[in-house]
Amino acid sequence: MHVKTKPIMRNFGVEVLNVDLSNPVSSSVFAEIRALYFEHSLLLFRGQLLTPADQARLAHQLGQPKIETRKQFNLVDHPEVSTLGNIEDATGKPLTFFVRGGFGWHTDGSVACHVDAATLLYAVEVPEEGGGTLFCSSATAYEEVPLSIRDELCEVSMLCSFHAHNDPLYESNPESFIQLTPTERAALPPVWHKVVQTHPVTGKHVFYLNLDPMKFSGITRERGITLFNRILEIATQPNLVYRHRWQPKELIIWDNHAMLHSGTLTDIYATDRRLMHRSFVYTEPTERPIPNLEELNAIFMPNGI
Ligand SMILES: O=C(O)CCC(=O)C(=O)O
Ligand SMILES: [Fe+2]
Repeated sequence: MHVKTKPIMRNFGVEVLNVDLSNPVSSSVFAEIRALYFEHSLLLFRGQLLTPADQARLAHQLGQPKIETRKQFNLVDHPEVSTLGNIEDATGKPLTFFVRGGFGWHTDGSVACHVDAATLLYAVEVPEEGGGTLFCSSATAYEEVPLSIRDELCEVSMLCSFHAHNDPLYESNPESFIQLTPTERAALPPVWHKVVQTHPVTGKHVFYLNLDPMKFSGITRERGITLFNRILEIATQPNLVYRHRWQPKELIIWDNHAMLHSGTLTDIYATDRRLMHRSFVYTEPTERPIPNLEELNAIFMPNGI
C-alpha cells in the first residue's frame, strides 16, 4: 500500500493523504484509490490544484464520464466537467447550475439504469459561511432499519424520471437553466430500479433511493413514500451524517450506489460566491450499463461543439 488514509466516519469515508491528483496517477496507485473508493464509499482529497483537464483525466480513469444534462453549464473544452454554484454574469444570467434553496437528500443518477456511478465534486470558490454538503450511507441505512421495512421493500421497484424532478425545478425558476429540447427529453425515459440492491463490489445490501419516484411496483406511492421517509429519518440521524465544510481545492468522490447526499441552504451565502466543478462517472462492475451512452453523451455536449 502506498496510499495513506485517515478515517472520516465510523461507517464510511476516508481522507486520502499523500496523493497529488494534478499529475497523472500511476495505475498501481490508482488501483489503490479505486479499492479505497469501493471500500469506504467516499474519498476526500485536500489541497489539490486541479484544472478541468486534470479532473477530466481523473474521471476517465475511474470509468465512463456522463456528459451532464443541463449542457449550458458544461465546460466547452472539458465537457466531462460541469459547473455548479451561484455565479452569474453582469446581467444576472446564471453561469453555473444553481438550485435556490439547495438540493435535499438524493442519489445522483437514479434516473438512469446504470446505478454504479461516482460523483466528483471539486471546490473552486467557497463562501465564508454555509455551502456545505451532507453525506450518509445507504448501506448503513439498510443495517439500521427494522426488519419489517426490509421485508416490505425487498421485492419493490420504483419508477424514476428525470423530467418529474427537473420540470418543477425549471417551472419554479425558469431563469436558472435552458429548457430541454424535445430530442434531449426523449433521450431520458423513466427507468425502474429495485429499492433493495446488492452492491456489486462490497456485496452489501443497500437501499437505492430516489425520494420522488413516479410510482412503485407492488405498493402504493403513498406507502412507498412513507417507508422512504422512515428510512431517511433513520439514515440521517445526526451521528450517521458527515457534514463537509468545503475549503477551496478539495475534491470529494462518492459512490452513489452506497451513499445519499444533500446540499444545504443557499440563503446563507446569498451575497458570497460558490463555484464547484462536478463530474459524474459510470463505474464497473455494474449490472445494467447504459447501452447507448456515447449517443446520449453526444446529445448533451455543450453548445458550440
Ligand atoms: O452543492 C452541493 O453541495 C451538492 C451538490 C450535489 O448534489 C451534486 O453535486 O450532486
Ligand atoms: Fe447530487
